[in-house]
Amino acid sequence: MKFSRFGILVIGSLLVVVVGISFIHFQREQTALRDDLNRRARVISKSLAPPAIRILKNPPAIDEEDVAERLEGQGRTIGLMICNLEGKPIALSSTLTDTVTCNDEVMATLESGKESILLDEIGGQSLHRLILPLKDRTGSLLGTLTIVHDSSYITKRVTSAVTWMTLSLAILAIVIALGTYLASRRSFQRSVTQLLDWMKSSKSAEDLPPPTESLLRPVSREVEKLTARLRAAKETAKEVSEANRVSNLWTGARLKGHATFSIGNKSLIVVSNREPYMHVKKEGKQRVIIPASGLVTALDPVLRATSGIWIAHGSGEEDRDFVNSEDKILVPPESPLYTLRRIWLTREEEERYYYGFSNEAVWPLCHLTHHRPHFEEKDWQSYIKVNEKFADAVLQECGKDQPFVLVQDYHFTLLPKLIRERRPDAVVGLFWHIPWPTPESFQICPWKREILEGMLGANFVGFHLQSYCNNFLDTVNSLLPVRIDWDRPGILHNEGLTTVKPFPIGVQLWSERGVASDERFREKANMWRKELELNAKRLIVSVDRLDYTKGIPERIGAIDRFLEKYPAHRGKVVFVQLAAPSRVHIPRYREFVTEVEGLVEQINWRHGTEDWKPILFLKSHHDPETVYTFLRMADVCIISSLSDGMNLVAKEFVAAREKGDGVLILSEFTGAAREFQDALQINPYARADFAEVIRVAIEMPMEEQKKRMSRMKAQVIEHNVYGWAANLITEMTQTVEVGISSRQDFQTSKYL
Ligand code: ADQ
Repeated sequence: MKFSRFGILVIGSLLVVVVGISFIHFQREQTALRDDLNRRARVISKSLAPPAIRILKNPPAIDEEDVAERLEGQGRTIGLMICNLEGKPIALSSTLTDTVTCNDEVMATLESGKESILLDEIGGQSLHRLILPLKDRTGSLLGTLTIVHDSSYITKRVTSAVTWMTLSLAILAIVIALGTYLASRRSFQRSVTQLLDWMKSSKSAEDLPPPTESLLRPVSREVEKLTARLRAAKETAKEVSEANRVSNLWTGARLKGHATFSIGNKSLIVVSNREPYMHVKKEGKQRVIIPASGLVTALDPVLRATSGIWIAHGSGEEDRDFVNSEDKILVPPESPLYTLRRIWLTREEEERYYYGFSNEAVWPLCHLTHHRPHFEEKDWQSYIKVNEKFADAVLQECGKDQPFVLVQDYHFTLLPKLIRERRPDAVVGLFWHIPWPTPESFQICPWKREILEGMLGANFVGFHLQSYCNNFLDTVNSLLPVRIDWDRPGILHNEGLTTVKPFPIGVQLWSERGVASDERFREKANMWRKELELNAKRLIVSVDRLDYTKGIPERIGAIDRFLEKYPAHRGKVVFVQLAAPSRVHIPRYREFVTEVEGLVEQINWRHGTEDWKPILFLKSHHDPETVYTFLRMADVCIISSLSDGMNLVAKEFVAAREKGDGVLILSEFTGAAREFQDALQINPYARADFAEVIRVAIEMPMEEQKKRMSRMKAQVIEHNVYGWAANLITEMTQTVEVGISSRQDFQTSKYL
């Protein structure tokens, strides 16, 4: 054991006390024994004085022997000696013949006439001598009587008594010192622990009262003051940061201001394949619907805020009835805020450009789902033609001022170059909503160079993630004679500079989509619970387009495994899949729908009972209010994409959690997984693990759910769709000047 200085000090002091006590005891014991011996010698001398006087007066030779030997063998009395005035021994015990004589001390006693006691060593023996002067009745000195005792026992007795006492005291001292040391150490430790607990609690919400009994109370008082000061500083920092956060939040109004400031009076032209409002016939009536598309969800609020023009394929069967002579319509129909220009495609163009090249070639080429891309020469030709058709429309809308064109997605890879060739002053941005593959994957495309050259007509190309940007830069670097500026990062080519940056997309809050009234939600939720006979069952919800990249069969497989492994959850959990049919003209998609329906049937047959169906497959394009209702009703939301640029449903789910509860299971192969560290991330291919995560999600305590959800919610609120659009607009305005100067740099550069 390591002793502290304190322990050593205590033991040292106790030992000094012990030695002191032992010394005093030694002295007292010795004195007592000596006194005892003196007394004894005196008693003996008194009793022997009369015969000794007689002997001195009349020394008989026989008596001498008799008196001297009387004391022999009596305990510690060794013998006696009688000396006359001349210093001659009159009687002497035989035991003393070699040790005592009528020497100086005897003579000195005679002279003084007083008894004397001597303790000394003679001939190696410790002797006690009492010398008594003997007088007659008249008081005349006659001689001396010396009684001799062995005094060695005094030293022995005293030494042994003192040794025992010292030892006992020393042991006692050590025990006391150790006990004191340990007790004080424990009490100190308890004080420190108490203080530490209190200090730790002041960091958490628990907040214990400060220790009162603690030895370290003065310290805790100081810490208390310090903590109070820190807490105040933290509160202030929180308030300041909250104020900053609120004032930094992007809103529709702020985006509009930003766009007006950046673009001025020039209007923003957005080009996408999917139109934001589609006129269709439903139950014999013409209706307008908002298509299930992440791109639409993201860009509609941007156009509403900037009052720009959106050019898109008019794909609704009733679309033509609602446009003016310029194929334009003001949208949203109920309160118009911007212009939608519809582009008409022939059936063949739709077939080849949209279903063919875009969705049978580029879509599988960019998603790592092991679906083989299908490259068809005629599809490619149609793709070129449609891109040119859109380019014509864009150029018609450009006007005289420098146009700002924001091109969306993989349907228009050729558009940036086509626009810039005819309007070199145009500022063109291209945002790519899906992943970009590795150069090795991309290079199988027969028209890879044409596609890349078309894209490099843009001033900037944006992706959701940095990793997609890196793949794109690598691809261009390996296929075209360009110079990559890895620092910017961007691509220097013959036409100038194309910067490449990540712009992770966000969502709008549901309240801004006009569907978030609590009362309305309760009404709708009750309606659905009744209609689907959900009663009080726990809900797992998924919302997807019916696309093979979304990992729907993998999800159903995991649910199957979950119900198999955890039968206790049977009958208590219902999985609701909202599934919007998508690209149904493509056989691969039709087969996919059949496969999913078959799987649902199989699982329901295997696990279902008369009054419980584990999977409810709601195949339809649902209105946003229904999507919101299910996302808010859900206990758990599953997103299990095999590959997904971002995935907006993940963000919509988080945004729908008004009470801050709910668990998000999210595929690690989505862009959203980079932002949502608090989601339960899964590999959709790993069925057993996936099933286990479903159990964890269903059983997750509320406190944990809320902790995770609050962090994800902050992310969704802070990085909303307005911020995404604002960043794109900022990028467009910033790259203009840089692009022109860099083009000159590059043309004189020795890198080519
Ligand atoms: P999508 O592949 O369409 O988007 P996603 O991001 O999930 O995928 O967006 C789908 C949108 O459609 C969501 O707003 C969702 O609410 C809605 N939706 C889905 N199913 C629906 C249904 N059955 N009924 C009604 N609405 C439904 C592409 C990329 C994504 C990227 C977005 C945005 O593939 O990775 O996140 O663009 O950039």
